[in-house]
Amino acid sequence: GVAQAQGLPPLEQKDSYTVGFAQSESNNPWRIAETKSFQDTAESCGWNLIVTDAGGSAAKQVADVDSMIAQGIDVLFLPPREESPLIPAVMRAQAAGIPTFLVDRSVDEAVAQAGTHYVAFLGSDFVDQGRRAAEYMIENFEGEQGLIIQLEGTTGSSPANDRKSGFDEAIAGNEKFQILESRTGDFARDEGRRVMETLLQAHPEVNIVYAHNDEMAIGAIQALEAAGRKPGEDVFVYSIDGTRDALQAIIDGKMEVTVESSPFFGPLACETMKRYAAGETIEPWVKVEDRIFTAENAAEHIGEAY
Ligand code: GYE
Repeated sequence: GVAQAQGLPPLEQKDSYTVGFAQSESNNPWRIAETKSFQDTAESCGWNLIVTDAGGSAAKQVADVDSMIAQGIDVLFLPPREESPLIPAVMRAQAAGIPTFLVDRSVDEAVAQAGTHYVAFLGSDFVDQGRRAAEYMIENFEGEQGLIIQLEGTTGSSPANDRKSGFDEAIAGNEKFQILESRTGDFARDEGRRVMETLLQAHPEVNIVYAHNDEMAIGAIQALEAAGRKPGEDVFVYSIDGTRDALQAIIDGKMEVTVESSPFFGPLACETMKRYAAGETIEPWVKVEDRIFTAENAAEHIGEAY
């Protein structure tokens, strides 16, 4: 079929599949919601679902994929924690005849490509998310000079790389905004709080925080408040994801915006897998469209948040 002509492993059409979902970590609501979305989809999609949790270690995630290959899964869904270390595991799945779909994070495209080494990447446009957070800030920040601390996601992960470049490009050459410092908080609330505590001492003049995800944004808000600052009044927080806590922070006036990045991949994963099994050529990037949550609509959406 089409798949074989492309060099990708074919996938039979059948009633049930043994499916692996190799989660990267479960220390935040986003990843928990994603895992749940796969679990909730399993029955209706005919999946006998194997879920692993790498606990924040790319090496463990590689080992998890290898053990799924040894167990003879039919299909692999993988959110590679970082862009490079998971590539050998993706290649081994391919060699074992297992079609792989990257979900929510991608790999280094110079080394592994959709349509060749894996079927497709299912996920958001992270560059655009960073750009939209910046554009909202540029339009709405009323101070004279925006002095920014950027909290980056996991070093070497595709969303951290791309959310940084989208934001940085949008403010490049704009004299009103200046990045005081940019540092990783590993997409985690605790780390975001700790990093913010440190950076706040080094840069007390900060009046903007741009966080690559909501967990770090919430950690930053906690650090700011502990230091007597007033998020939403003397420092403005811009973020990405759309978690329940972030929507609540927006409602409470402590956060300006969160650009959506949906974790609900189960139904899209099912649909894409079935299209592939039917012999369709899958587009290399199955793009997820994201909304934007602000004071205008946060209350309306908090009920569906996670
Ligand atoms: O924004 C973050 C999570 O890869 C898109 O990972 C995902 C990101 C998400 O830890 O909260």
